[in-house]
Amino acid sequence: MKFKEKLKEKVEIQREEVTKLLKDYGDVKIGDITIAQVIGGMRGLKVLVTDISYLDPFEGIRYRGYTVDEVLEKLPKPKGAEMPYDEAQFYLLMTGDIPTEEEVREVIDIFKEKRKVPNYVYRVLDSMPREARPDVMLAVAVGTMQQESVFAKAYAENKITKQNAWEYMFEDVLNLLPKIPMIAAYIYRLKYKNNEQIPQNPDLDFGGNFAYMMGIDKPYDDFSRLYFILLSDHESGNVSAHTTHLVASAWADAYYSLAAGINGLSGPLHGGATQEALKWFQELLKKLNKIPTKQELEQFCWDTLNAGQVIPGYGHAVLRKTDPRFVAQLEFGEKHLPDDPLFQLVSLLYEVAPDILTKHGKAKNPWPNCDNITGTIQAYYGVNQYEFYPALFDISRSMGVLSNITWDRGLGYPIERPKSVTIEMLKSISRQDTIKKTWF
Ligand code: HAX
Repeated sequence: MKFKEKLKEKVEIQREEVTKLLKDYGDVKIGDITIAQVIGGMRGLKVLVTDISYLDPFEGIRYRGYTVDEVLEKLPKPKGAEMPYDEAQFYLLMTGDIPTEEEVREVIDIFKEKRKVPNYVYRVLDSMPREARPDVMLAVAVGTMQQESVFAKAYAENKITKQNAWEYMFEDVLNLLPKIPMIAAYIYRLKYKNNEQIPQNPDLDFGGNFAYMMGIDKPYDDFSRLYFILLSDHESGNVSAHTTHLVASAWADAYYSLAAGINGLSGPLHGGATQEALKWFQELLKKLNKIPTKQELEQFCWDTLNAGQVIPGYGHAVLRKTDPRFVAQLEFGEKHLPDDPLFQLVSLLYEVAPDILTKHGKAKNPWPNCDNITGTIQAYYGVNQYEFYPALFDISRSMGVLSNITWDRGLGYPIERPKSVTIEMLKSISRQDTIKKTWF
């Protein structure tokens, strides 16, 4: 497999670099820690390492050094498609290189060969309560397949060394990732389309086949490809990526780790924000029964803020400008659904919300993130079942987190185990500070 050979070469080079960094420069300081950071969710602390993506607060995400625009322009596309192959993005995340047509073809073939889901997974899904949330079902499906792990099997047989661990992880990743969109589409039709399933189309790629199995016509295949690329990775500190990495750091296999990451993604401040944003727009339309004027929209924003709620899909823990993943979807919407009332509302909100959030004075970032717009486009194509959105996000994020845990094993990163302190200890440290705090 040329894909694996290339990865092997890169892992070996980087492993040497990491070993040298540790040996020769291990005691070099890269930052200090404040009490505010310890209490405040570790904002801004540089305590994780990944080369797979980097989030610049002002520029947005770069995947392996490439911006969103560059990735969309440079990655190979299926014939006649507007958006690149997701398999090409996976190749980029894994190897750091833009694949040639031949290189991406190899990944497409591997994915097609491995995407058949074992029947017992469908039996488990069929037996779950219909009320179960799609992302819960997806996590259960992934957990159910853990017994297939070649990493876990090799570990039990004492075959794993620090040198070869990544190869078993890689094999698990290649077995698991292509099944994720298949399972998600199955869950969608099980829950919302009377369990009338559409078999996979062996001619189609990752995103194209997902759209096909969902039963949605073009250009939903291109929107799926785009969305899966955009959300695939966002550095290591976000909850889904960090959870997957943390669980894998104890040498759990890809199945356990991804199932944990899927659960990590679910919260309304992370993967749940897409649904909150669409709900917010729909409530507004329902209340006014028409597209609001600018003034009416401003008032609705203030009502939300004055009620102590957030404007969903605005703000970010790291970003300090408009999320380029929002812009890419906005451009898609301008081309394919410019007359859709909800889409018009998204555009209008972009004109008014940043000023309002700035005047409100709380959010450090008054600009939109990707979650503000996704639900609107999904709903336009008929995917208006809010609770399915985290599962869609999971398909995409799986590409990044599974690439990361392969590299974690490749570079021999150890189990993650930060130190905690007590509040008493923090008080005592602050007493030693020369600036005495009044409450002591
Ligand atoms: N509307 C109103 N207030 C907001 C806000 C928004 N969109 N974004 C932040 N704030 C408020 C915070 O609630 C916080 O208020 P308190 O001091 O009263 O607690 C204050 O501004 C400071 O927050 P921050 O430092 O700017 O933001 P955080 O790093 O704490 O949180 C969040 C980042 C994304 C969670 C936050 O901006 C938010 O809740 N946004 C709305 C939900 C959302 O869009 N989430 C998706 C984020 C992208 C993502 O991870 N997708 O998966």
